[in-house]
Amino acid sequence: MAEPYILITGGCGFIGSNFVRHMLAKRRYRIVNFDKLTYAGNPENLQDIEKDERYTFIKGDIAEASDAEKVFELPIEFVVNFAAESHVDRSIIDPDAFIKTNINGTFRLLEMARKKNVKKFVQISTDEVYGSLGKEGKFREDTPLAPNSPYSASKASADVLAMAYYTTYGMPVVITRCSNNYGPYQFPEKLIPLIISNALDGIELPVYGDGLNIRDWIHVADHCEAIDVVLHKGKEGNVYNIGGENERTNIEIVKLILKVLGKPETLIKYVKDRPGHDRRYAIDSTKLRQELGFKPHTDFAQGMEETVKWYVEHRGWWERIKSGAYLEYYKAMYGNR
Ligand code: NAD
Ligand code: TDX
Repeated sequence: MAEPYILITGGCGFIGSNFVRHMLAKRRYRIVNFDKLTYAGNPENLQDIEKDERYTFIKGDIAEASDAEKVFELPIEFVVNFAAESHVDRSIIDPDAFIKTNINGTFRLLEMARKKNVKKFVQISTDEVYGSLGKEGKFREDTPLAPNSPYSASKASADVLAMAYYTTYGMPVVITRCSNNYGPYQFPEKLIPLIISNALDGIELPVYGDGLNIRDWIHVADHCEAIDVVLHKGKEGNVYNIGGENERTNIEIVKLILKVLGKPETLIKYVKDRPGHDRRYAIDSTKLRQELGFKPHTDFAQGMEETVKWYVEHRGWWERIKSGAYLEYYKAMYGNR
């Protein structure tokens, strides 16, 4: 029997490229990667598998009806929607693309998927839709949505739209809400690859505010496995939180990276805080563990050591990114801080 078609949007980004590789290795699907190749989409992330006969790349915008229609001419049976503008700081400077891609784009995909009667639509969301926690408590799937940034508000909008397609049309939608990912191929605007690459270049390490904001870190390989489990076993109309059970302050992360690299803490520079900066994220992933039997297995210390090593060994990968248009953004973001 021919393998079913799965549409993976945003497959040239950080998590999407890790997921494409995971699915080719572990499952029998024909993979269609639909990606606009924004500044964050890098075909180099999938160079090793691009010739695989089960893999097809289509360049296009999920928010453009004509692009989406072209993709859905293929007999797509499953959709996993990673495509998004994903960086909170960029959403604060210029939210426009976040609304277009994260809201209009998800709407366009839901419409196409509805017309084509797909068997499962997995919307990749984020823990940021729940807002910010104080010292106590964790986000559960029934925690009310309270997003604080244009990024998280656009992701929350996409979530409620996707759920409306389940309620109204009976579309087989599932939503995942994961905490902060780390691992190979993360764009060096995000905390961990930014700190590693700056430290390797011997330049300042910008830490926002007091550095005591907390994130719950999960290795991208564990996130990909969890999505695989939700795709195959998740119940329609359900949300699944995915977390690393691994809360760390930002300053702890920065100091850990410096230790692994053997670089001095004098590189650390405390800078002006991010506006609306969420203080703490923590995920309660009991539902995923108890109902679908999944829990992450990467040990944080080991995962971080391997990740730092990956960026050391793939210097060319991030140097090519950092020398391009990214520099202009970098100046706008950090120039006056
Ligand atoms: P990323 O920024 O690295 O990659 C996004 C990808 O989407 C890029 O390849 C980009 O070209 C593509 N894209 C953007 N706009 C598009 C459009 N209009 N049409 C088609 N493709 C488009 O992002 P990431 O960190 O890999 O995140 C992937 C998904 O996971 C996002 O939906 C994000 O909200 C979610 N998420 C990320 C994290 C994290 O820690 N990185 C945590 C939880 C959830
Ligand atoms: O230079 C920096 N200095 C700094 O202190 C950067 C880039 C970040 N930070 C802080 C802000 C956050 O508290 O580090 C923490 C992590 O920041 P980001 O890497 O920008 O991630 P975050 O804002 O937590 O959002 C991430 O996790 C949830 C992803 O970018 C989102 O796509 C995902 O939904």
